[in-house]
Amino acid sequence: MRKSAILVITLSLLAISCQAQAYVVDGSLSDWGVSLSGASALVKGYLDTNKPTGATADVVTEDNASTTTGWLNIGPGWSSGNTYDAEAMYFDNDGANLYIAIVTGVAANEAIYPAGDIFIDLGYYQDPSSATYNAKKYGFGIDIATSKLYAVNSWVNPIYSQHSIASPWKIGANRSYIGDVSFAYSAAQNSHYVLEAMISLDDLGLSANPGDPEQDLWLHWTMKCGNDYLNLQATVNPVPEPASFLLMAGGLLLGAAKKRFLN
Ligand SMILES: [Ca+2]
Ligand SMILES: [Ca+2]
Ligand SMILES: [Ca+2]
Repeated sequence: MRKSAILVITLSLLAISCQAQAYVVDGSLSDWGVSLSGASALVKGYLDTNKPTGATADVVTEDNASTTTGWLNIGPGWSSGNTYDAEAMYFDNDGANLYIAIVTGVAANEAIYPAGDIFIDLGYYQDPSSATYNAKKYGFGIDIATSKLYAVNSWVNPIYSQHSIASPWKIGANRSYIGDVSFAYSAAQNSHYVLEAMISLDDLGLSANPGDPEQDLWLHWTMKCGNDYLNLQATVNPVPEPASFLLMAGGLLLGAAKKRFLN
């Protein structure tokens, strides 16, 4: 095969991989750079020291129980081992989608205190000049039972009122459907479970093109009992367009062709 043909194929493959989604919604954290396998992953605090490797990933961790710790107060409630431990939440975006991963000890088939929906606040209610500043208000949510994104106008609080700091746990009846999302709830991985989701930026009225401002958002997750919860302030970062990469690849190709012609 001619060298120039090989170059064309290589650059084409590079361009294709550049447009691929940044994360795979499969319930595995390998794409985030975190492994839940091995004995060390069983130790309390493992997720606090083993974090996603992506430069723009936003992370909150709170791994405060493990299979060996017995019953612990994890705030505001209790957990037997990892059973109700809300352990970590990750966020990142590419040019088209945002990605969320949650690590918890709550099993996908937990019947009594099941995992809650994933709430997203774009900050309309976090604005210090707003009368509702600091009031909890989440404008969007992923219904994890149906993998649907809703505009949220009501929600359900955890069943224990003393755990109200963990509210909300579930999207309420007053909601409107926006679109389907990719969502996965993993099988057990060393007593941990991973919830992973991908949402189109368009569905939230967001964009991440070059020159766009950074956009903050707030994520929230808990379970029906509200024994533990996670809040993450995250940032949608603008990313280079594949088109600019293609231009760069084209320039390289032209340079290579010229060099070949001159030789
Ligand atoms: Ca994944
Ligand atoms: Ca844990
Ligand atoms: Ca926790």
